Amino acid sequence: MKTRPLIGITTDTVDGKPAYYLSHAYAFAVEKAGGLPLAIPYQIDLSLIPQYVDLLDGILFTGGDDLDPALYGKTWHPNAGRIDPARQKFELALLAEVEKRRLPTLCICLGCQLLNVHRGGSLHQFIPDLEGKKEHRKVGEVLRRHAVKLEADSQLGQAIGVTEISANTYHKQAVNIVGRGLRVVATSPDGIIEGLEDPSFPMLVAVQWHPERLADEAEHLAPFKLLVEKAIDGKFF
Ligand SMILES: [Mn+2]
Repeated sequence: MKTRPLIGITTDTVDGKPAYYLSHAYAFAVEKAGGLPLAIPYQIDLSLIPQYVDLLDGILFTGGDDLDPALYGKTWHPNAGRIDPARQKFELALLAEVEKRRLPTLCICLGCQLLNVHRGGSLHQFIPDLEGKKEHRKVGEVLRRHAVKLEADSQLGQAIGVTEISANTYHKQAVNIVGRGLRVVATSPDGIIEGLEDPSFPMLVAVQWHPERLADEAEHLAPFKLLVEKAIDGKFF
């Protein structure tokens, strides 16, 4: 039987319910790219994280609510949608473990912000407060998209294969000060950071948009294909 690389996917919760939430789109995109998706619960003892990581060939950090700004020395913005503190604690510990193992990693939206803050960077808490920036949030039922310019020699740029794409946009926060070892590899025309990577890793790539919701478009399936390809490299090396 042909085996697929196992790709862990982080989960969220909605409205404080004692249940995990995971948009189908993340698992569909991983499956479509050739991976075997596996949802990871976060209400577990952090000492169990290494056992999860032992199982995985790659990992996807998903979107969600806002990180506690105390992580980068600020206080909550009035428009913040606060993340479940248990999720934040779990994901920071999980990210530290997968980083230690150099496991192929794709971070989306909150995941991108998490990676940046984990590396000592900071966030803009509310893009509409910034001068000269466009609307990056979803407002009403309008599916908002904007251009994203990719660095041609970056891993993300190479995987996508073009230097400009049309990306969807659902965020009110964005990377401000870039964390240690991270390179900005994608930006919007108004200068918002839309992608990061650590070039010293087999794959540690983050995007601020939601490619999983556009996975029927080749340039948005590409980050998932890169994740699966790198996960296979690690598995069958
Ligand atoms: Mn955006």
